[in-house]
Amino acid sequence: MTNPAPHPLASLAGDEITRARQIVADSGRTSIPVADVRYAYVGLCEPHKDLVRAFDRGEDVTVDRRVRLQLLQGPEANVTEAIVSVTRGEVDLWREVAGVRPGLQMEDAMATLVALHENADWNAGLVRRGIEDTSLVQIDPWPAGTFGVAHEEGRRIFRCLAYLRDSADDNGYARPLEGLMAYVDGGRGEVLEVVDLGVVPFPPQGGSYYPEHNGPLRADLRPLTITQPEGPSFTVEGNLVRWQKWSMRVGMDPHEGLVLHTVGYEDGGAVRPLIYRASVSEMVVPYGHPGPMHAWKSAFDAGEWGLGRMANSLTLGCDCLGEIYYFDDVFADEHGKPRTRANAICMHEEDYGILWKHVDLPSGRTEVRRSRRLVVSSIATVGNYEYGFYWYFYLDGTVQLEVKLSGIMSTMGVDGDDPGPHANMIAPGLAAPYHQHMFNVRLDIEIDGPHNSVFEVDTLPSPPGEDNPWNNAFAPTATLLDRELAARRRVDPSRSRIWKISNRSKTNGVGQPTAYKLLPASTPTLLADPASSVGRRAAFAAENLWVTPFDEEERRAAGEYPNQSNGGEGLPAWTARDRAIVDTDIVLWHSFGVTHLPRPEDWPVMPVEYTGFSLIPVGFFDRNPALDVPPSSPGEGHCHAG
Ligand SMILES: [Cu+2]
Repeated sequence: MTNPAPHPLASLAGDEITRARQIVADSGRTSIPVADVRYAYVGLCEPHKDLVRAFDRGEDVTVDRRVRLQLLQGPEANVTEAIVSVTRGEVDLWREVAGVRPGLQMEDAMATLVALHENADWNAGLVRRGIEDTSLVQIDPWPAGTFGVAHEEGRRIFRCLAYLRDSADDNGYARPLEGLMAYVDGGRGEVLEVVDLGVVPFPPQGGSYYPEHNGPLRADLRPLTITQPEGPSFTVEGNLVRWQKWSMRVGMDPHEGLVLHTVGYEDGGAVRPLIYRASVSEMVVPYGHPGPMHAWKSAFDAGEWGLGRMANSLTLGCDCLGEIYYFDDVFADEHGKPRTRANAICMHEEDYGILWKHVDLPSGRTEVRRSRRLVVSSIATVGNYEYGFYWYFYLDGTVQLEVKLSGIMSTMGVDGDDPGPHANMIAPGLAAPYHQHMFNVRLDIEIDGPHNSVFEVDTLPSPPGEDNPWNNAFAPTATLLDRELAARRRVDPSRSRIWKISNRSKTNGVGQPTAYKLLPASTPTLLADPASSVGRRAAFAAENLWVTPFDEEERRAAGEYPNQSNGGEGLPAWTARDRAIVDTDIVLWHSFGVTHLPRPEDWPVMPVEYTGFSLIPVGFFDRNPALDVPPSSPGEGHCHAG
């Protein structure tokens, strides 16, 4: 029986997780009994890119499978970082990091709920609100942020908000316990302080979005069925996907969620590299309300809860429609034991309207092609919100990330009908504070190879004069972003601003460097003051673009430990070194998102709102790369008839 080495970028297998845990246990390095150690993060420690490339070229390389871990050895704000080789059975790194917290722990959250249920001050707050059946009180443990209060020091804390349900599966956000809040040490299961700012009456209406409460349901939606009688056009081998000249590896990180590796496009018999690694490195939801119940809310849903940890198991016909391929996610629980989340990643093809078309008027000959895209997606439920991450690959070489926002808004109770200037009424007695959802995608780019440069391209009117006698002229102006500080940039739609990633050692058929452009959507930057708590901690969202030279230790836009961080970590710290970023291995970090001014239509559950960006070839190909897409079946009409 052959036992081939796994690909260096293969997703961690359950037995590798088990072995990593055993190596930690056998090492004798833990300061507490190994059964009490908590595993806050377990993920693949990615090998050097050169090794991956050599492996993919078919060279005989030794694959050393390594696992990166963050361990908790007690209730303090200390993390033990470890890297173990499951190939060699050795501990390669063991490092205590003091004064940081890993992502929020489920066991800490459970201890928090238990402690609050038994707390007299908390229960007195419930009684003041006329609540007798405490089983209907929903408590949401929130990441606490960092505000320099004594409670925060040396602890892993939550701030808790509460809501009243009508029944066990009711939408509690319809009835916030406005005014009541608690600080709890989750590591120790200890209530630190209960704050009651005064009772606000419960809103009069419920917020059910269930069909039984929202009838009569429409009766005229007829079935829409997607069939692919010959099956989908992709192939899957381990985590390697091939589809229509595209190839990539699909994986999942506990914090980043979906991770794509070695995205390439086959052209002229060879795979041309585009992206070595793509992921959502961080996201933050800062609230714009100044009041004591809401001003501190700023959830880092990647670094604090984790887009992989919170990923859904997806359901055929509901989350995804058509001929679906699912990837399961094998991950470690907080005891370091392997678990499987079935159907965590959905992959399928979608018809996307027309790809290109022309009617030759003199002859009447019409050519039209259907656009189709490969969709690789996952959905995370983080507290009240849902985030769907959809990577799209198109027949013309375009890559797109679309983020879909849904779920339930974070609400506030209002006595009367005036929520003040920082929130909007969404139902009688119920408002939702203004807030943002800001994402940062890390693109370890490699357009035609690892050595790339980034140009900012603005299209501007040409100056009046002899060369522009009619004052109609305009042209693009490209500025090379040569160092990190110069590459902190913002969008400017009025100038059609794009960022062009060029490989100046490769030229296309008209002698230009091959390139892709990052086309941003209409997107804000962070609105909080840069000196505020969230302004410091989420500084990555203060700019729409950052570019760094590749460093394998620079992974997360807000740093490795954003939970209760002081700020300044990640992109602002790295780029302050102002390293050169020309004709070298670079990483683009694109921050984008939405400013959410809640509408009544977003209640009681939000219709999807979209944000994202595209990567589009600009002179990467010599001409339209989708000329070879065949006409649709003649049996379905005469859309290509002469
Ligand atoms: Cu929102």
